[in-house]
Amino acid sequence: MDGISRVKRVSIEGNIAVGKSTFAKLLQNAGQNWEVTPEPVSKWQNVEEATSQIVLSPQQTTSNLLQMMYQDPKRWSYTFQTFSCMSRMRTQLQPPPAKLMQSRDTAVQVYERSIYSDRYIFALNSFELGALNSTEWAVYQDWHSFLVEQFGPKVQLEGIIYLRASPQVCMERLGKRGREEERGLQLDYLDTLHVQHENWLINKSTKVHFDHLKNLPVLVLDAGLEFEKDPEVQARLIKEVKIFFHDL
Ligand code: DCM
Ligand code: MG
Repeated sequence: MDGISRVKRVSIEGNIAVGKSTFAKLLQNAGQNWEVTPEPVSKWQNVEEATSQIVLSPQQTTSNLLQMMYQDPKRWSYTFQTFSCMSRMRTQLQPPPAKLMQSRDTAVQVYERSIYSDRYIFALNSFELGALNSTEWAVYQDWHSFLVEQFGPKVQLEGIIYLRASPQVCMERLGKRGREEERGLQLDYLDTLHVQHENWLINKSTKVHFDHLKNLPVLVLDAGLEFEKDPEVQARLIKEVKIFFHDL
């Protein structure tokens, strides 16, 4: 087998503020053969810099698409979902770093979320809440399917880690993290996202359109535990992850 095909690809999924980034850092420090790719949120907060389309003079302001989406979901959700998924496609298409390809043990590329949660959690949820209309949703699904089919194995995953916690816990963590754009978010919204995660990853009732996604192994971790500061909990979770990676 060549280096690239030996590297397993896994995404960390979970509700807003459940602790994906914190958990990703733990993983990054725990395994020499694990490489974590964070979610490109900063690109969504500064579109001009991310796309290098325009050189801005110091007086001009930049576009924060994350903020625009939360302030006016009907106007901006389609644009946001297009841009966030596109930036993630790009990330998922990058070859793994050389150190992973040379590694002798199971090497794992870990992503914070994926082009699959973009569609089956966020875009679907936006459609169900009316922030995407049926035309936008049809267009989104059309290009999403087209790209996934075209890129084929290059964007596929071998497994998913689902960080599962109640929407109430996520709401508390969201408050603590204090990301400016998310200040107006209500518990109701986290509830709807929680149900989307449950339907996709636990109940398997979400209709997915790619065969490789249907039988993907899912490791469900209890993220309701305060893992951020408790080394014992961290060790337990990491152990579960190790076994999961080994069996992929
Ligand atoms: N987000 C979104 N739609 C996506 C991906 C992300 O609305 N397809 C939003 C949700 C959060 C932020 O981006 O506000 C990512 O934060 P977190 O890392 O907490 O999930
Ligand atoms: Mg995060």
